[in-house]
Amino acid sequence: MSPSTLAGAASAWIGLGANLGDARTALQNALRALAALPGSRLVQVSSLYRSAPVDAGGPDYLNVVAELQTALAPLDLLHALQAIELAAGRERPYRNAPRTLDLDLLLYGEQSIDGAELTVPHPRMWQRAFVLLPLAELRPGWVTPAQLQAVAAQAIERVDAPADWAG
Ligand code: A4P
Ligand code: MG
Repeated sequence: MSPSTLAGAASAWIGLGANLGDARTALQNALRALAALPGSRLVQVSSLYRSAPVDAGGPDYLNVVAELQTALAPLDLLHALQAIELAAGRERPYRNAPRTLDLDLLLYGEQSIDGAELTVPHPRMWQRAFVLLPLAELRPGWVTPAQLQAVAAQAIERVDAPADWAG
């Protein structure tokens, strides 16, 4: 996490999740891959959370949120995220299938995007405790008490502070 700033970069917020194999290592490797993207700098990473699958089956997930300062355009960033998923052995047998790694682009600066390949803000992020709790940790004030209350019934626990899992 270098302290330099990037000219013309936007702040992208990325939700990372995994619930197959060694999920913790998959998330650590994904962070390294994000930090290595061209024109990009990893700014901050949330605590590690364990959460019950939402709208899905399979084992519990590990989830985190990261802020990436990036000069990549939104679609280029999405394609880079998909390449990182593929490299982690991601398969897509059906929607919401258990996965070795899922990278969702939650927010990209202030932009609203409604394209065939990409919707930003991520359309389901406000219904998900595994996004809102880590996001609220990194950006207090962004997530309202009412939004947190709306997902309070979802099973989720904070398992490690950033320094203890992300180094
Ligand atoms: N796509 C459109 N907008 C975006 C965006 N903002 N970020 C398109 C990422 N992708 C976006 O995604 C399907 C398509 O969405 C992509 O081709 C892309 O063009 P995918 O990752 O291939 O498939 P998916 O993840 O199975 O579907 P989807 O709809 O992305 O599911 P979600 O919303 O990612 O939910 N429960 C817990 N506890 N923790 C989790 O992490 N994750 C999911 C997946 C369900 N339940 C979960 C968790
Ligand atoms: Mg996804």
